[in-house]
Amino acid sequence: MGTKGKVIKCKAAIAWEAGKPLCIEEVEVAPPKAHEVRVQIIAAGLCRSDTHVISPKFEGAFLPVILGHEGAGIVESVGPGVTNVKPGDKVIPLYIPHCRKCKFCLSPLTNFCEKFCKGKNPLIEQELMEDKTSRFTCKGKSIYHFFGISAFSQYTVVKDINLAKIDDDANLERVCLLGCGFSTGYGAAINTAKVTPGSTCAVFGLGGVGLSAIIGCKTAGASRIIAIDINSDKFPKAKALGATDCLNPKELNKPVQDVIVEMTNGGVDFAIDCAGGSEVMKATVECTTVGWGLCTFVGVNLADKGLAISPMELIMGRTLKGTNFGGWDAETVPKLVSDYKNGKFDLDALVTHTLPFDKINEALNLLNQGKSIRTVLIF
Ligand code: COD
Ligand code: ZN
Repeated sequence: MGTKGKVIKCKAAIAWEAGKPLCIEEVEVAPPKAHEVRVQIIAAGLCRSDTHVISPKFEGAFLPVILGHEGAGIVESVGPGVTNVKPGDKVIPLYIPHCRKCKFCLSPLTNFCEKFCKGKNPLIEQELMEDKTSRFTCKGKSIYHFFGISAFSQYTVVKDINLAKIDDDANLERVCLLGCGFSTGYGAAINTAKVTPGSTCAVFGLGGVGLSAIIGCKTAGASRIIAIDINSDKFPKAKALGATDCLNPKELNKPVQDVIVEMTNGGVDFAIDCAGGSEVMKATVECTTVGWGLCTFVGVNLADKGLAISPMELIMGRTLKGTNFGGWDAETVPKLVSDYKNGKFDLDALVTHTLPFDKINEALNLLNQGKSIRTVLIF
């Protein structure tokens, strides 16, 4: 009497239209096809990027859609050909696939996979499964997947190459944050920027991603970490996690980058943008020191034209880097789970709220009002 091979009816949060609250609906989740896995989601965090595609400013979203890309769960059933996981395994779905065969997967230089690098906007292009169909229907309509994950559903179907199998004793209500927020920020600092002991750092944007970047800078041994946000309510937590100074650009009488340059005798060694937008990107570049300043971009502001930069900034020895999911992949995320279990970092500080899944709109409101870092939704 199991569910294997059958359609599962369950609850999911559907974004029918941009700019509207999500609707908790009954959906049908089809069984997994070849190289697909059906996962029962146990917990999921809400990340800012979930809200980007339903912003009325964003053109090109695939709607209706089931959002969510920071989840953790248990394998319910697997389709033909799946060998990396089995029913009952604990897993974290990852929005960057890992086929382990392509030139990107075989390179130590990136966490990307050929399957992630093809489209114009890879982040929103995993809206359907490999056969170009969806596994979700609601009220007779096909519903799009999101980031290849769609964690805001009690059951979802993902490709086997989008799954990290994790330890059986992992706490899913915390390690769900390794599906995006923590890994993205922490990895930006330690994998992409490779922050060095004794260095000076600036982190722009103190959401779940930016605070995780601060944890990364501190873990790497930075001696000074300057935390920047336009919402000063974010400062106590940033300080608790390792920030040595906090700046609110709205409260300064000159550009924040000028203040940072003055504070650090010429600029920081490492700057990480975890807010996004041309203004923050410019400040990220200009607050780094000439000679060796390294800027790492994480944020993308969808309604924005991006960075305009003078060649002088680079000729003077600065380096610009970008990162997606902090350099982690399906092989390294299980190691992050072990690091968490072994107390290498704490995830509790990022979880400001825990709510039942059907209160997801409350979680969205908290994020939009700047009152939450991460709300973990319990399914
Ligand atoms: N200067 C300083 N801080 C700012 C500014 C600014 N001009 N504008 C906004 N902020 C602050 C906000 O007050 C907020 O505290 C913080 O920046 C952002 O935090 P959150 O909680 O809204 O967002 P996060 O941490 O969940 O996500 C941040 C990202 C930058 C990752 C996200 O917004 C993004 O750009 N996503 C697109 C890239 C992407 O999709 N990556 C992959 C999946 S995340
Ligand atoms: Zn995210």
